[in-house]
Amino acid sequence: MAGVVVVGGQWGDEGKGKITNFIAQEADMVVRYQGGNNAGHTIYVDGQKFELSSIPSGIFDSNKLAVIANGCVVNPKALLEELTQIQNQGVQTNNLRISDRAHVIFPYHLALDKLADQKKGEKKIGTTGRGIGPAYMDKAARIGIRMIDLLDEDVLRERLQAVLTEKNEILEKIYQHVGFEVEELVQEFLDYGEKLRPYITDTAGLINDYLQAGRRVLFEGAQGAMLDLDHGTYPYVTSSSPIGGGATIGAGVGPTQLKAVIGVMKAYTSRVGDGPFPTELFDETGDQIREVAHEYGVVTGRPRRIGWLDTVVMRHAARVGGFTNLALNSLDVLSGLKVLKLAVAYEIDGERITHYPASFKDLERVIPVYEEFPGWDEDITGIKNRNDLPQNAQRYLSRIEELIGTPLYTFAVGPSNEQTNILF
Ligand code: 2SA
Ligand code: MG
Repeated sequence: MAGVVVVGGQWGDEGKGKITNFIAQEADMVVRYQGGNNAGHTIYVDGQKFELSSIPSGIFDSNKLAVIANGCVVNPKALLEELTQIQNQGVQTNNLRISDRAHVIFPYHLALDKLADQKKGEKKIGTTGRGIGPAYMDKAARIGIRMIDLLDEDVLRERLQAVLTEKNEILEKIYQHVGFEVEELVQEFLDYGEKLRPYITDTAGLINDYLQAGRRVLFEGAQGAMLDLDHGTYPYVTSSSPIGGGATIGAGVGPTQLKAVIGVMKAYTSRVGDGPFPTELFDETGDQIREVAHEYGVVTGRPRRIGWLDTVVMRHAARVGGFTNLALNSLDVLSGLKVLKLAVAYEIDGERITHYPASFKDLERVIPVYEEFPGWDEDITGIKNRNDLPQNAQRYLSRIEELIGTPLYTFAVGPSNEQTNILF
């Protein structure tokens, strides 16, 4: 392993945390390269439950560095709370590093995220309300404030003065929301800066030093390929680049440094938030999967939308994300279903297509073309070898590899590490 990327192949919640944690055992450094505290990973370490949002899972091993790289957006208040929480659970956090170039999420980003999405009414994105979109907007508009700026009172005051003039006008005039006081934010965020100072550094330099020294770096994607700003179901996407390529810009490493991209997927599909979802199930099968698999969001507690596995989506994700392998989770969730369906193409106006259309209107109209598979009743939660799976489950997996054109690296028959089986 040199640089290995683990990314979501669907709409997030594919179980990346588990696969990351699994591969992280071999890594010297674990890097988050995009997103912020809109991610949510539940991780069990020695039987103890941890909930991480901004902090990479490498934090639990003091021999590894856990890096929040430049491509992330950081809510310092939420990050400090998360740090305190895991410190109280007995974790030391000296191995955390935060990029001096990462952009900061401010309270006006949170306010604008919620107000702007509400204003869209029926057409809302259903964001996590964590200020992610507005923080990336300011980064692109070149009015963002970076972690390094929290360490310099003059710079912070000057930037906040400029930004708030505009933000307060928008908040007050468009949304009838109270504005924010420059001095209050300066003092609050200087204080966060002081507390986070020991962790703030040039992470791109650090990551490249590790790679050059032949040390193993794991890049941990958040969300999923279909939430990618460029390649996902725009505009129902997040504002960063969860795909494999996102790691190059978001962490400051060259594309040639990445040796493998593992696309994590579930044996079915889930999605939180609004937007197109061609294979969505509205019947008892969907309800059954949701309850068996506890498909409720970690960050917001929202019930997730459920559907059949869509290989049109997965093929798209595998291509734009450069997947070298797939990690398939939650195969056990499908046990007991009489018939399984796999979308292999779409039909639109009687025409069969195998690519994922850009047009939102088309996506709402496509009819999935399904291949049907007989299910299995056996309890598979203890199975270690692919060859020991029921024939029907083996057939299902092989067809998935064939249709996506990417070999499986792991298949999981339950949530624990012991139930995640490496194939080579
Ligand atoms: P935002 O808040 O601007 O990023 O929301 C935009 C859309 O992106 C969706 N979104 C997510 N969907 C699923 N999982 C998310 N986070 C995971 C979790 C963590 C993960 O909650 O467990 O898998 O990395 C996530 N974050 C954003 C959101 O619903 C909107 O549709
Ligand atoms: Mg999740």
